[in-house]
Amino acid sequence: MRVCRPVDRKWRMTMRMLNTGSSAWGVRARMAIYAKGEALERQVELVPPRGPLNMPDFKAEFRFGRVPTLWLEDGFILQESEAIMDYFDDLQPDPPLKPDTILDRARMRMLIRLTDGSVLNHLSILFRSRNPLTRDQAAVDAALLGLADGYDRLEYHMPGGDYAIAGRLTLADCTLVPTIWLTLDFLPFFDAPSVLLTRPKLARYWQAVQRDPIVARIVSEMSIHLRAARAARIAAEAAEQAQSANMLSR
Ligand SMILES: N[C@@H](CCC(=O)N[C@@H](CS)C(=O)NCC(=O)O)C(=O)O
Repeated sequence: MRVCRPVDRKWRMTMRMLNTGSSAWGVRARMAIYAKGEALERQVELVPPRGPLNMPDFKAEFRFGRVPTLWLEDGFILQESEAIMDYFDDLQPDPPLKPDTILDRARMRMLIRLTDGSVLNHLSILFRSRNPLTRDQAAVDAALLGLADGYDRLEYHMPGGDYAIAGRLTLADCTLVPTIWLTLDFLPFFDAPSVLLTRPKLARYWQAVQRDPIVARIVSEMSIHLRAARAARIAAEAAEQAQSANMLSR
């Protein structure tokens, strides 16, 4: 996903960010860049990991490698998506991605932490359990219950508008948008109903927030990336099956 742009003397890439098309944590940091506009977008080169994140050569290159990782010009490394989003927001304050009032800022943090600690922890288990032949059904059932509880918490705390908080795009939307998108995408693998069916504030939010052009861009990138990744996986599995059938027939 290397982003190549024509050389323009006005802009200089000063940062590199390890990113993938559909990591919930990577996408939120990328969405914060897009929300800041061209000035920041042109300073950050998005680079994909050279291979799967759990491969030894990836870990050998940088033991703590994770998506997202931000390399700064002076050699400093920033990790943890919330810290990276905060850094972008402070680096280029306009447009602000944090609410104006102290209370709304705290509520924004609450929504981010709830998403990480009560939703994505369970969604990660579901992500690893997509294959019905190898999944641990007890772990899946517990993750589905946990996920429902996490979304109940979000539903309770969401103010009920078109954006997560403060009536405009904030770091809470950068966090919620990829998470809700991935949840809606994964749940059919488990024959589970949409998390939006019984949660009217979240359902309204999801419908409204997609009208924001930054959100629409991120959602479109995620669906293109996941479609391509799934097609590649199916092709690789078919090639593997053909190879083992070939070996058996010898
Ligand atoms: N708390 C971290 C989570 C980042 C994370 O777990 N990223 C995944 C990508 S989906 C990853 O890099 N996993 C590989 C690993 O942890 O070794 C954040 O907010 O940035």
